[in-house]
Amino acid sequence: MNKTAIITGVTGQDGSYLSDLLIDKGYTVIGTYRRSVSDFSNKTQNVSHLLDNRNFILEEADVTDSASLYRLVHEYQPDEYYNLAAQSHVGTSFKTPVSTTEINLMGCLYALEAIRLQKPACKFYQASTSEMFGDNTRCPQGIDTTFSPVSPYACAKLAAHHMVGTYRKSYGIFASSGILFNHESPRRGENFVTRKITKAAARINLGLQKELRLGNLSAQRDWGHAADFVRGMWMMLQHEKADDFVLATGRTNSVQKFLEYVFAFAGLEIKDHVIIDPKFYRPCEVPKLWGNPDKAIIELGWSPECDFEELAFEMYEEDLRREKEKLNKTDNPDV
Ligand code: NAP
Ligand code: G4F
Repeated sequence: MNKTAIITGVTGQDGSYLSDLLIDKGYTVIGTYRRSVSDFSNKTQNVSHLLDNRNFILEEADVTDSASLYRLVHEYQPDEYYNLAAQSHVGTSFKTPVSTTEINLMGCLYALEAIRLQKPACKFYQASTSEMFGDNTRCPQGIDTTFSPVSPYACAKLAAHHMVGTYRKSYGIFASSGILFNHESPRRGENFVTRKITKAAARINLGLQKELRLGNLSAQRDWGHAADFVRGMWMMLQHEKADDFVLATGRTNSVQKFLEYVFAFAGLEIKDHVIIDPKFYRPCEVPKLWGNPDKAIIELGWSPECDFEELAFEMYEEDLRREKEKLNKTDNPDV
């Protein structure tokens, strides 16, 4: 029998890559999206290639609406549940701390309760984050590193992380948390720094934009490719026992370095286009993330395939292609 998986936040970066992976493996994927006034094709662009696939079912749900999650678990009796839905922007979490906490903490708790009460055999994956290490810069950060969150986003994620451990110990639910370091791709949201840089570089190259406004360039991140990281999520739920794992590349680079790489690909000078704007600084910054994925490598046999330079290049090339395509459509509206 083919497996059924629920993925919340399926229209986001990770939800879309995970859907590709699971459908390839013969799963039926129930992907949830949130209604909004923006047009449907815009909202679902990361999964547009799956909309006609009969193994991909889109369901409207909001993770802060417990009834919608109970309904889904009741109706589909899933084998696996991936809780990827989140208000995932750290900077935004300072502006919307309450709703961020409702989504990132309560969304996890409602899902755990729905599983406990209706399908306790369903395996559960929680999208935990390296942001939970916060301002603890003891590097590299691994499974035993002390958490020290410094944003509403990270605080809510840490509470959810502990909730997952609590349900595992208290009720024996197969609930695993992946503590994932930053992972990016051409499907990354446009207000995360990597995508903001690759899109701007492509547009500046084509004469569509002149400047790029950024915040703190000295922050360091351990950046990998989302396709590698969703493979790790799936491997966690196939493991013999539920547990917590860190996924990371084991390399760290600054925002400045990412910018330099991308501008070099684009043949642009940073000083001619980049403006530092205090608007993009955060009230509290996570200065350095550098992960140690040894446990996942040894116990799961996971390893990342794409490196930092390939990732930056792929993102820039794809943004350039998309911007050119938009230009061609504007030039030839009938095509
Ligand atoms: P993303 O692109 O921002 O996707 C998040 C998804 O959650 C979107 O589809 C969003 O839909 C949905 N969502 C937000 N609020 C919701 C709600 N109340 N009910 C239902 N859906 C809701 O994030 P991502 O990069 O794919 O990350 C996936 C998960 O991994 C997130 O939980 C994130 O916090 C976590 N994580 C990400 C990284 C990373 O580097 N990417 C690292 C560690 C952990 P809308 O379009 O409607 O907002
Ligand atoms: O791209 P970012 O917004 O990602 P951040 O804050 O590291 O969070 C991402 O990774 C986490 C895992 O570690 C996830 F849990 C989270 O959901 C998200 O996916 O910012 C990266 C760095 C920060 O230090 C930020 O201050 O870039 C710096 N930065 C500098 N200028 C900027 C900008 N960030 C953004 N978004 N926009 C800027 O203009």
